[in-house]
Amino acid sequence: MSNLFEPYDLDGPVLRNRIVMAPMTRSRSAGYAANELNARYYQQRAGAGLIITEGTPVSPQGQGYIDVPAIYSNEQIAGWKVVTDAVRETGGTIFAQIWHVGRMSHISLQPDGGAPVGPSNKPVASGPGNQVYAYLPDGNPGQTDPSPPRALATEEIPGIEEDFVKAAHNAIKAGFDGVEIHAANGYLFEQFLNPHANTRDDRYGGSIENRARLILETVDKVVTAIGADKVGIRLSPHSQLFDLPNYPENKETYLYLAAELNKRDLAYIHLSDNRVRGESVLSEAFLKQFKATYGGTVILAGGLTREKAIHLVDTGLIDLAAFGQPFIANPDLVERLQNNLPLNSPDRETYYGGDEKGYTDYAIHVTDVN
Ligand code: 8OZ
Repeated sequence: MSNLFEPYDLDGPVLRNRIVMAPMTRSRSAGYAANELNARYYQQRAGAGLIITEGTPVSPQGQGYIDVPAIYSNEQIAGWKVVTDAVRETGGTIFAQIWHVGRMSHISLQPDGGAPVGPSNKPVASGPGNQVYAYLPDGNPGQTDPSPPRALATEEIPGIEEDFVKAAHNAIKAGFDGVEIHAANGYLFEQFLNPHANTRDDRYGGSIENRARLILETVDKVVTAIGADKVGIRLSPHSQLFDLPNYPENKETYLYLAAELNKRDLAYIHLSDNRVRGESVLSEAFLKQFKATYGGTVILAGGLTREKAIHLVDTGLIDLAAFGQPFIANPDLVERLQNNLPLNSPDRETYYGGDEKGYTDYAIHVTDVN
């Protein structure tokens, strides 16, 4: 039997297997607070060794989508508590993915209708893959280009870092086992890492050290607040989402981060393989180099199959294997993988927004936790 199905000590919680439910935005939290329906959804999937929640905005400014559950108000903390109680009832482990979208937002979602913030005032190139879900001029929700951003002033940076600290405290209050800092997929932290979007000339722009500074300062503050063993981070090397093209120093940038994060004894680094035209961008050679630089727990997400996950875990290239879309239609994914049973296909039409349809109504094949 593969190690994939064996317990794993996350240096705190012991995970019952090495399968992770990857963070997935589902936009089913009206009023920006998690609710009973969300709790049911996560509870149904708590057979995962570790659940990482959908991105939860750390501030109103960090929001870029309608109906995503945030984590800056007491009502939102109370909403998430319902979720963590439901997951804990089944013996599951759950981290909150704390998130700031940066320039991937829209004036209709920003406090006082202000401009979204970014490393520079460079707008996101217009295109079907670069849109946000916000309110259109007629007041109805829909897909639209992000509004042109305004560059964060150097003096504003500590406030952003503080928002992550508050979110981390809130997550612990809400009963989470820890937080995952979302530094992947084209949002604020990756905008700072990428020299195409980050054209700053202060200490947060220019060299690799400067572009990585916002991430490392935030990690350090969050670690001081809640403890390194409760802090993970998600990174997406070689991602090209949201007008952040690849750049010559990409690999060096992420290996620098790996080396720096290695000094901090975090819960984990979570790599997101954002495949380009269906092809993986994180080769086994890259994973090997990353693992040689970062000695802690590595999670990989992005297009994994049962076979690939078993291979990568059993050869030690990664420690935990994350599945996203397969968890949507297969709440009992762990049992299915363990027994090599067929998987249900998810319905893309119900990925974002709506009610229980395509959310909590997928058949539970092997074990019914309801
Ligand atoms: C899909 C839709 C909206 C947000 C990410 C938080 O890619 C997201 C996201 C994904 O990390």
